[in-house]
Order: sequence, then structure tokens, then C-alpha cells
Amino acid sequence: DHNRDMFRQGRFPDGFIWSTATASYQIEGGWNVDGKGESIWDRFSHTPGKVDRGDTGDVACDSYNKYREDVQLMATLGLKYYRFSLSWTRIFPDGTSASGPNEDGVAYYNNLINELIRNGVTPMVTLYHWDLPQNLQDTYGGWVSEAIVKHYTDYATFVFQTFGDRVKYWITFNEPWVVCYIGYGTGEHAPGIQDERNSTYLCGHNILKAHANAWHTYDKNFRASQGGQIGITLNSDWAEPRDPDLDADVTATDRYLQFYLGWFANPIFSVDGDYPIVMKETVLAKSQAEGLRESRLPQFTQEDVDFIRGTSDFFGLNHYTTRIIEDNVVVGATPGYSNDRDIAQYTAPEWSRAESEWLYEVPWGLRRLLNFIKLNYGDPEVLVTENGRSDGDVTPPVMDDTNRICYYMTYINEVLKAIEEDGVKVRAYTAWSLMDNFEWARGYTERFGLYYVDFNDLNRPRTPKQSASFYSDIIANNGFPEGADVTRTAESMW
Ligand code: GBH
Repeated sequence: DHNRDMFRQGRFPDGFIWSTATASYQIEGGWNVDGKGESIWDRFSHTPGKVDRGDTGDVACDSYNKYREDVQLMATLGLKYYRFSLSWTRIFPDGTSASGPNEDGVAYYNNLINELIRNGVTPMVTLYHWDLPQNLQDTYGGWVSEAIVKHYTDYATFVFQTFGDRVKYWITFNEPWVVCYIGYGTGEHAPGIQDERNSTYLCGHNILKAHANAWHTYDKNFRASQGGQIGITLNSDWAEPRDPDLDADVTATDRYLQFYLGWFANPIFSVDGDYPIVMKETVLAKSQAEGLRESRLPQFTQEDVDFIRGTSDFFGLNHYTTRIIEDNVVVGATPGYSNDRDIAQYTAPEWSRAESEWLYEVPWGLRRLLNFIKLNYGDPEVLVTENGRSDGDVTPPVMDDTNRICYYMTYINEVLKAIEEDGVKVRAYTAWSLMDNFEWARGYTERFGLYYVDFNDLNRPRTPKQSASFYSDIIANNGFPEGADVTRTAESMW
């Protein structure tokens, strides 16, 4: 029973990166000020019925105005790194370089970056955390069209040129799986397209191309002069077979992981590149069974494969939870990403659930996933770019957030084991999130912050939860060294 794994004392390697993350649409607000264009999340949240309680990111945490205060929160925590994302439409209001750059939007990010650096905080910048320019959605259908690859590349080139003298860590995309499956498949996220059959796969195809274009642009034109690193952040749950003695379940579990992480990791990080073989074979067979002549999974040319392979300087990983997988063929099911996998998923009764209905606490899943990455994707340097736990929006607010402390403590301890016992090259850990923010389709009903934000107060005051000082202690001690208070606390909670 891996829930009873031992607690491990010890420090993280020198120079280990401790960070927190946010994303533009989730915190900035200022959705239509100073020349900013409309994004698909502006449109989506303004459409009745799409977000719980009708919440929007119009004001969010008001970080567009309160960024100096945010940087002070980081300084208080002793944070040396901060991961945030750029709003594309603040820079190019209609998504194309013909429409910009919008000087006020550029100034906002210059101010934020300079304020971070003045306070000893290294910026880690995500170019795309889901807020696509609405114009690119309207004109081309968004990520289903290869036409937007060029616009993304123009945007990337501009931000490298403009901010790259000070930004040394770039992340091209946050979680393409979510963009393509939840945005273009289930439609629970913007732009709300429900087409798992084709759009989900087309989206993935174009994001992989856009990512590779941005990486090559940086590599060729900016790396030598700017000396930064550029990679991608993928999300994945870990998975275990329902019956480990049943071949069908073991194979189904691998299929689940290949369709999840492998979909994007295999083209970028594997030796041969391209989509996972099992994904190509399965979607082709499913397509043929429907009477189609070609697979619904688009094909890369050998030139594409070579262009995409090897285009990441690190493996950015967002991880939250684990699933139990069973082989399961649904006869007569609507063809598409979900059903192409032929799986059923479960959780274990002993796993405690966070406020988010998908988020079960399974710390050892992170260690296994890190080992899976080491084994399958060439032992890359891994940056954990998100990990965290939600509370509900309850009165009075939960400030002594023991559950979150426990989550961070156990998951971070598993990262330490992965480094020391398994030799996984984990270089960073990032808590999601610095503060409570707009939790996408859940609006403000789920809170992931180290800082509490009062969304009923126009000033959006931030108040530290207990987990803020706990995380701060971990950072100050660089882990759990023998004799430290934080180590005693951790051991007593384990
Ligand atoms: C991250 O995604 C995001 O990067 C971040 O912006 C967000 O605030 C944070 O998580 C917390 O949610 O039940 O099939 O619809 C996390 C990965 C993957 C979590 C999809 C929710 C729902 C799967 N997400 N998952 S499903």
C-alpha cells in the first residue's frame, strides 16, 4: 500500500526552483481596458450558462492593477520564481501582428517583469494559457485550423524580441490536452466546441506545429543572444490498472496514458517522434470501423515529425491526481477522443477528494508519473509547473487550510523521493496557485490559492492562508532537513 510509504527527510538539490503559478485570464481582470482585445474566455464567460454562478474574469484578482502587491506577496513568501502567462490580446488585440503591438499591454508586462526582477523573482513566462484571441476563433475556427500557426509564431517572435532580454524561461503552451479535449471536445471550456471526433485531434496537431515553430524560432534567432530556455507544459493524471493481474487492464492503462500524456509527449520527447503507435493504430481502426478511409487522427509527414521531435529544453509537467483504469469497450458509443481509448475510469474509496470533483489526493501518483517520464521520454529535466489542491468557497473562509498543507507536504515529499531514490532530474516545483482566482468553468467556487482573495470586496484584498507560511518554510529550508520545524510538522502529519 503506497499510501503508507515512509516520509523522507532531506534537502532538495542546490539551486532547486521553488515557484508559484497563475494565468492571465484567471487573475488579471481589465478584460477590455487600455486597448486589450477580446479573447475566447471573455466571450465564453459572458455567454450565459457557461460558467458557474455566471462568474467572469472581468475583474478577477485585479492583478492588472495590483501586480506590485502580488510581487510583494512573493517576496514575503521568499519566492525566487514566478510562473505567469501573457494575454495574447493585450499585446495583439485581434491576434495578428497587423493589429499591434498594443503599447499599453506591452507596458503592463514590462512593468510586471521589471517589478519581479527588482524583487529578486525570476519570471517564467507562458505564452498561451487558453485565452486565444476571439478574432482567430471567428476567422479560422481557432486551433482546428493550421492558419493560426503563423499568427502564434508571429506573436511568439514578438514576445521573445520584446521581453527576452529579461525572461529566460519560456513555456509555449499550457496543457494542450485541456485546450483540445475540454475546449474543442467536451466544450466545457472556451471556445465551447463539442467535437471530440475531429476537432480535438486537429487542435492537437496544430498546437504541436505551433509549439515547434516557436521553439525553432527561439533556438535559431534568440537563444545565442538571450541565453534562455524554452519548453512546453503538459498535464497528465497518473493511472493504475483496476486489476493488475489482468493483461487487458494493464494494456488499457498504458493506452490511457498514451492518449493523455503520450499524445503530446511522444511527438516532442520520444526518440522516434510522432504520435504514440497505440494511438495511431487505435484511432485508425476506429475510423475504419466507421467506414472512413482515413484516420480521424491527422498524420504528420516525416518532415513534420523531424521538425517537432526534440523541441523542448525541459519537460514542463502539471499534475494533480490519479485514476484507476479498466479495459472497457463501449459498443455503439459516439466515436471520438473519449471512446477511442476503450477505457473506464475509477477512483479508490480511500483517496480523499478536494473541492474539485476531479481532484483526488494520491501523492505517490506524482512519483510514478515522474518515473514514467524519465523512462519513456529520454530522462529529461522536469519542471513541475503546477500542483495543488482546491477548497470550496465557504463562509467563513478556510484560512487554516490543513488539507492543502497536507497535500503540498505529501506531494513535495514524493518529488524528493523521485529525485533522491529514483534519479529523476526534477529541477522545479510550482504550487498552483499564488492566490485564489477564476477557476475556469467553476468560476470562483473553487479556491486553489496560498493567499485568500475576497472577490466580494472591490479591492480584492489578499490574505495568507496557513499553507502560505508552510510553503514558505519548505522554501526557506529547501525541503525537509533533519531537525527543522517544518520537518517535525511534516512528520507529525504524515
Ligand atoms: C490546471 O489544469 C490549469 O492549468 C489551471 O489553469 C487550473 O486553474 C488548475 O489546473 C486547477 O484546475 O473531468 O475530464 O473534465 C489542471 C488539469 C485537467 C484539471 C482536466 C481538470 C478535468 C478533466 N485539468 N481536469 S474532466
